[in-house]
Amino acid sequence: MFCLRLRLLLQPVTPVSAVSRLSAHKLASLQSVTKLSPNKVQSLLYPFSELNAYLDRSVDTTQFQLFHPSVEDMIKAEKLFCSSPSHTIDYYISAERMDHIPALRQPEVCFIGRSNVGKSSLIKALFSLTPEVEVRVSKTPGHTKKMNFFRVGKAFTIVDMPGYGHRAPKDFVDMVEPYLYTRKNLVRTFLLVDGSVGLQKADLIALEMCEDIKRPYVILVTKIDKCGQGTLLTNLFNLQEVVKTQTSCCFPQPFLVSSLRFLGIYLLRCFISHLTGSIKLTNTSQS
Ligand SMILES: Nc1nc2c(ncn2[C@@H]2O[C@H](COP(=O)(O)OP(=O)(O)OP(=O)(O)O)[C@@H](O)[C@H]2O)c(=O)[nH]1
Ligand SMILES: [Mg+2]
Repeated sequence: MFCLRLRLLLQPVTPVSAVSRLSAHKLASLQSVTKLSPNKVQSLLYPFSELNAYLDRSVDTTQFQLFHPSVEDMIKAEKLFCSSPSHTIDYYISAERMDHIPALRQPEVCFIGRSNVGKSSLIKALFSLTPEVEVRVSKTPGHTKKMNFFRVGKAFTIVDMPGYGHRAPKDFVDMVEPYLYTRKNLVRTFLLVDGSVGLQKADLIALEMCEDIKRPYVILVTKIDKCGQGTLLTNLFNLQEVVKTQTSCCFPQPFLVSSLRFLGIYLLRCFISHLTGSIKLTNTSQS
């Protein structure tokens, strides 16, 4: 039923087909997932649903599904991630200091987290409908050295930050903290935590920093393909407990993602589009 609705909504072909597909990931668009089984589609679009099946009915899972947009809204959001002559998606600038960054009017979101947690890979997955936009990833921690800005037309900007922890750039704190404290158009910080290993000491320090800054942030749980469901659930509930007891600026819903398997990418595109005011959610969506 759900799959059929998705198929119907995507007829005729959405602007995805107008996009350069140099080497677009095979799951880059919602159109491409319509060929999959309903269960597979469900877990790609709403990754928490797969975990839900392992939980006892008495477990309250409301917090995990606060933002639960409709397929229609995901389709709207996907269009924003397709480049066109009137809506160019491109790499804009790299900066090591605040005074190297031009003031921009459009809302901005940034991705922070330990080195190697998957920040650049996630941005690459978000931009998979525009493979000509180069986002560099590496298995060597400490790869991203500067704050890299990517413009999504006039809608919003996404900023890829260097990582903290192992092999972090020496000036990480001087670079990132002033940005987080003072950037006027920053509407949300995404703090990435590796779902396969759970919260680490360095992540707790980052959480504390986000709390000190007192600006809204959201936790993204990455690499959910890399461990079993049991490990993921344990790490997730530990994280939820920390969020509940030690934070006041963190959105209570952690978002589950895998850049490798494309889990949660469509949901995240929709959340960013919603947070930046680039789409209006339909009544059927929860938020
Ligand atoms: N299994 C799995 N591996 C991933 C995933 N996302 C990223 N990786 C791998 O993790 C490694 C680090 O990815 P990056 O995206 O470069 O990590 P980063 O957070 O940007 O790292 P720094 O720039 O060093 O801070 C690479 O080898 C990626 O292939 C994922 O969803 N699943
Ligand atoms: Mg990186």
